[in-house]
Amino acid sequence: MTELLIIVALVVAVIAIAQVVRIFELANKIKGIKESDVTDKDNDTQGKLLLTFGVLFMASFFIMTAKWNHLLLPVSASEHGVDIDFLMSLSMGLIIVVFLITQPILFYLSYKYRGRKDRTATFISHNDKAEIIWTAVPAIVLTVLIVYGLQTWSKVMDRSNIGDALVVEVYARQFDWTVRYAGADNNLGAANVRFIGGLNTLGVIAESAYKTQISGLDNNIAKAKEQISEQQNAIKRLKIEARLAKMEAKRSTFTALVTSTPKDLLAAAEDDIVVKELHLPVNKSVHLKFRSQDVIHSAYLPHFRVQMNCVPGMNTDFVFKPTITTEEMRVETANEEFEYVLLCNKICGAAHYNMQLKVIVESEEDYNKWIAEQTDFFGANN
Ligand SMILES: [Cu+2]
Repeated sequence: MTELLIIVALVVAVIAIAQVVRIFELANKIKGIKESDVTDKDNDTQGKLLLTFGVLFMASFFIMTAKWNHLLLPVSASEHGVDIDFLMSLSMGLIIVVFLITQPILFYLSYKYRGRKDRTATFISHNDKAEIIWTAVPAIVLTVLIVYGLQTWSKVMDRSNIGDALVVEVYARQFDWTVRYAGADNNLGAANVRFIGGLNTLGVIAESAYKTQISGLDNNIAKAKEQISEQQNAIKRLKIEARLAKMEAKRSTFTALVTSTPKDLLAAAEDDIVVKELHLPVNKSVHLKFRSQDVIHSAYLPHFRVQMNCVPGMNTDFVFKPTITTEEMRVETANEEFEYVLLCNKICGAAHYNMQLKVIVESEEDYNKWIAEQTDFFGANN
């Protein structure tokens, strides 16, 4: 009801404004003033209004900067993030300087040279010197920014130390994150969405998981066969037969996945650790590998200046080095409750807003202690 009233009020307001304009036009017609007639007084008023707007506009820039500056991210908590921040500051610095010089001039000159009956505009067809300057200066500045940006990019994407990095998988699905550590061998086992079953929510292909999943399936298959032999009703029997066919297909998919996975990868999966928190040791490279179960998600770690899409059916990854622990960042931000987060940055469905994961950066000792306390996933399964 309220919405309807608002719509009606808006329509009435628009009609009222149109009528006022119409009356104004008619009044001018009676007075013999043409719409194209602009007096010096009109230009004066418009010029002053524009200047006032310009002053308010510039003031709003300073007020907003002062008021919301604290909402910007704190210092970068990763090694490559420092370079990204420098690039960002350089670009923003240049933009702000140019803005602060050009905008006041623009508003002031618009006011100073406002229309007057006794003044005509000067016609300039071209000016080589001015044109060379306003083409060359931005071209040089942009070239420097782009070349510097490309250099930063190749530095950020540098993978020469990938061999030493701690391998961690971040798995996305609607609407949560799961983390898989590679265990002592630092080698993640293979995974496939078709292998998902029971507790194996990530579809990790491991022989122990296979045994659990197959024995569960075999039980159900045996039950279904028994039901079929006892069932008198033909339609009900057909339904059970369809269910049986599905389970048998699943069984052969599971078997095919396990037999086609190399032995060393099967072994690599056995010590994988699956948890719901991302712990990272400070000053050690991490190789994050991303997967998604359903739709495109995006793993965003704002404090580390890291973001990577998680695409179903595709593996994406990123290597970086955290440099500030959670404790140190609490001091840095003067916020005792500060926590690093990993957020989904791709609108992926109804509960997208709630798709976040706690990230903890700690000393290597604390990290080793924590990881030792986690039971390996498949060991816990048996
Ligand atoms: Cu998401």
